[in-house]
Amino acid sequence: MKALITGITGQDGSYLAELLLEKGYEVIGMVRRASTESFERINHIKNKITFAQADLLDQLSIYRIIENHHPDEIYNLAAQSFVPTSWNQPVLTGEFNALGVTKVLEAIRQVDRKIKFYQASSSEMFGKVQEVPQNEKTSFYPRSPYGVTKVYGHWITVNYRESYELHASSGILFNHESPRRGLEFVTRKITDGVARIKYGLADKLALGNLDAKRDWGFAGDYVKAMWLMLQLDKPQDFVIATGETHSVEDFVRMAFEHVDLDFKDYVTIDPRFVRPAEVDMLLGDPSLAKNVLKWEPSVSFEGLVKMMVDADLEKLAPKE
Ligand code: NAP
Ligand code: G4F
Repeated sequence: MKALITGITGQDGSYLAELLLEKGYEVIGMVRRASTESFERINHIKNKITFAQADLLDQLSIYRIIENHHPDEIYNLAAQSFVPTSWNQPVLTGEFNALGVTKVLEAIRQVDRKIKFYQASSSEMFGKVQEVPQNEKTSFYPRSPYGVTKVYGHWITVNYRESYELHASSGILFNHESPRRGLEFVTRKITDGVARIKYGLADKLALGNLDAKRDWGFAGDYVKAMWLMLQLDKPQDFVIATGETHSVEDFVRMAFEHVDLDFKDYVTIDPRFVRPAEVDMLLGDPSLAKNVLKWEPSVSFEGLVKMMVDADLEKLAPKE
């Protein structure tokens, strides 16, 4: 089996590449051209992956990569994935996250309709949530340009499935984190901050809204669900979540407690990190994934916080 992963240099791309290589897949990694390589997350498996240059902005490059490598499965993970940036660069975010999906689907339609397709949809689509918990039938109400672009990506995937009978599915993934999470996302910002404070490299951690609640899981678990979805005979969309919600303050408290510190002595609130419109609370119902995919998360909230703090403590440990 051969799989093409867009966004292979990202958090999810790195875990998915590991999983598919373990399963004996040939992995093609789509990367965009940069003046310096951003392969930090996949350095350990770099020599097992075939890299090919293409960009979500460039239809022809996407067509060519699919025609040249002819994968059995395509996982479209590439995106402008940071919500605050979507207010500063709404058009670019739409080009990547909305029209970019159409470009991949259109290339599949033209090259080979049997190629299976996975779209990285997001719980951000639920935004101002219309019911609790959120499941596959819950209406969308996005609260950021990012969320709006993901709704487009979601529905164009449904549309190509229904129009052309593609095996195209969306995973509506709730927040998932890991030691490989980008430093600007709140969980990693906190665990990196905790390690810096513990080692005396920083004395404060500036955050935004501590009351926001998220359903946080471990990225390594979530990429398994992506793969399981493409092994089904019929394409279908799934919510992937833990079924638990915690506030940013819960995460902060637990992360500081893990190194025997009290967050109240270090955390400050900086309005620069408060968003123009907030997603106050997300809580997913993963029942369908449990029943159909037999998928279950393996890492608890506490386990995730400790895993991430420990990884940052190790990363920043003073050299002997
Ligand atoms: P990430 O770490 O930010 O990775 C994003 C990837 O997209 C990077 O490999 C990046 O490449 C690539 N990329 C960005 N723009 C591109 C373009 N124009 N052409 C080609 N590649 C481009 O994101 P992640 O956390 O792994 O998330 C993976 C996907 O799941 C994203 O679509 C995200 O929106 C979605 N999602 C994430 C979560 C979550 O909690 N993590 C939840 C729901 C949905 P460079 O290295 O070149 O920048
Ligand atoms: O970690 P965040 O930036 O993630 P957010 O906005 O929930 O988006 C992530 O999850 C989505 C799935 O629901 C993905 F689709 C998306 O690509 C991304 O991976 O922020 C989480 C919460 C927000 O409510 C934010 O207001 O944390 C709050 N927060 C409080 N202080 C902060 C900060 N967020 C960031 N990034 N930085 C802060 O200082």
